[in-house]
Amino acid sequence: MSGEQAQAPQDAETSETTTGDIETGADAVVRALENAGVEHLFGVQGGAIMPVYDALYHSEMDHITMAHEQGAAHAADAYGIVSGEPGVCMATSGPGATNLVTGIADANMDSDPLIALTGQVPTEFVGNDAFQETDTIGVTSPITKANVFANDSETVGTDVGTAFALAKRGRQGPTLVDLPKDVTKGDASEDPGTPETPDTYNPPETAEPEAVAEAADVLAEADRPVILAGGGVIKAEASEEIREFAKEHEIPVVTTMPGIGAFPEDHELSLEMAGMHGTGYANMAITMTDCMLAVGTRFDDRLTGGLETFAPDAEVIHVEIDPAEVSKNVEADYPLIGDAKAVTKQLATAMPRSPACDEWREQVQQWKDEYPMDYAAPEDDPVKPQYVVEAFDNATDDDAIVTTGVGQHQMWACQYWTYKEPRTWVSSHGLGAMGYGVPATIGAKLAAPDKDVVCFDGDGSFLMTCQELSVAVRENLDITIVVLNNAAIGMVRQWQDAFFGERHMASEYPWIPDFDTLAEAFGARGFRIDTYEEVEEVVEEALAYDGPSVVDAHIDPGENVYPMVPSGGDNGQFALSEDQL
Ligand SMILES: Cc1ncc(C[n+]2csc(CCOP(=O)(O)OP(=O)(O)O)c2C)c(N)n1
Repeated sequence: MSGEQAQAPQDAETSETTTGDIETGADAVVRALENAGVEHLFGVQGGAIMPVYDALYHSEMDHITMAHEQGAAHAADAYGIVSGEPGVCMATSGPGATNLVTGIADANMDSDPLIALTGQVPTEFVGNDAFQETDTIGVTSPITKANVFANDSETVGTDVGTAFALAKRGRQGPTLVDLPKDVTKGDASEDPGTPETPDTYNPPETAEPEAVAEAADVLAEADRPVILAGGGVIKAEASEEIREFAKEHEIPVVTTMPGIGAFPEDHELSLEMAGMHGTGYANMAITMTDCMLAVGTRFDDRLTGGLETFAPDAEVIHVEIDPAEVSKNVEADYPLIGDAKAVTKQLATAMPRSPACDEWREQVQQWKDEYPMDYAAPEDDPVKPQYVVEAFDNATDDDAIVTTGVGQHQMWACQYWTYKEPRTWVSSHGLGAMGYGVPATIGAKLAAPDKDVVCFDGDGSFLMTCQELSVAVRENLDITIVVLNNAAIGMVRQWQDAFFGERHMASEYPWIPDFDTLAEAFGARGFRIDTYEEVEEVVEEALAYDGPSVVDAHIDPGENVYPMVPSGGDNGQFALSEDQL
């Protein structure tokens, strides 16, 4: 809702600024965002950020007032994932800024484009333990790509523009500008212009041609090649290039969790996701391969398992924009430093021929037959979560967007939804932040208003940020939140069963609210599923409802996520049930 639509008191001390005039640092901040093409901002008001909000009063940009700053950061993060443009979140100093921290850390782990604008106490009070003073720069330094303390009203607009450009260019990530109140209130007149990164920031575009040629030769010689597509493929808009490359050379494709959507999972070359809860066939392929073309991945431990058993026989070609990631976890035999899209094109041109690997493709197909992703769903059992996920997948368009919280439900959403397009999978990967789901759904829907957006949440995750439902109702967002309710923080319970002698310490809820009733109290529609017979009708009605709906799906509380590679384990030794762990 823009300032003009909001019910601001007529006699409020509002800035007289109209689009066209820049009189204060805050006006320049707002102009920088407008110049960047920002359409939506997510935030919560407060003392130190008030000048910026006041300057927003006449802006055409749409500010979404969130219930909690964590919600603002996650909504902005999801907005960035779906749109490709940095999401913008705003908060006041002190608790406002610290409440953003989880969302900023999440964006940092997942290289999501995000810009955070935080109010700060006036410069002369910094260091005095002034009211709501927190060293936001200090707190966020380790979790931002760049952060800056604005110290001049005339240049603060440029600071914001630069932060926006840095969030987007090269390896994407979160940036932050801390805005002391005297700086935003102080005089300014200059239009900050179009956002630009500093001249000194020159992320690599193409890789060394000789290195590309060498890598292409190695790949063409491979007997058991595999492509590992990471989140960087999607961030670099390289999905099309990877698809063409894989199809042209008939190379099987595995994705990381953030890479989901980079390659259509219904294609015969797709092995879907690898790693801790990846498919058996993906994990066999990345273990037995003799040549891995890894694109845009930082080789997270949830993917690799134990490094000594990860792809032990493979020559690793690592296409990566951030040199710091190369050979950090997995030794790269052929590092290709550059943008995923540009380097994939280079590789496509350099390939002397396709690898001769008919036998390998047959082997991969055998693994698919041997370890299918299925589950037992006897009619008289409590409803299986996988069945609910599949029911929503079947009832939505191919380009529907899925968001999640963190836990078992997140893994079922990975495993049992067939992703076909990039930017349709929105989750908290590296940080694994419970509570991501509801606000991320809001951000995703605003970034893609014409698409179906379905959130799979856990009861524990939902309880962390369900207050953001108030925002979804106020903004009348047509979203569907499916709580896969097992009356437990199930992933923890699963680990207790497997590794802690079944001692369920602090993992089961003896009582939980009726989420459908709770939804109605917020003004959303609430639905409940207890039996298989109800699934189809509820799915249909929840999706048809034109506004936010919450489905409280009471699932089998004993259901666990498999396959599973135990932490630090060997991907080739995945367990299909607890007794194999
Ligand atoms: C903020 C936060 N706190 C704690 C955890 C640790 N954790 C990981 S999964 C999980 C269980 C999540 O429970 P729920 O959201 O109900 O999902 P389920 O596993 O039952 O599907 C917990 C507590 C976390 N990931 N994030």
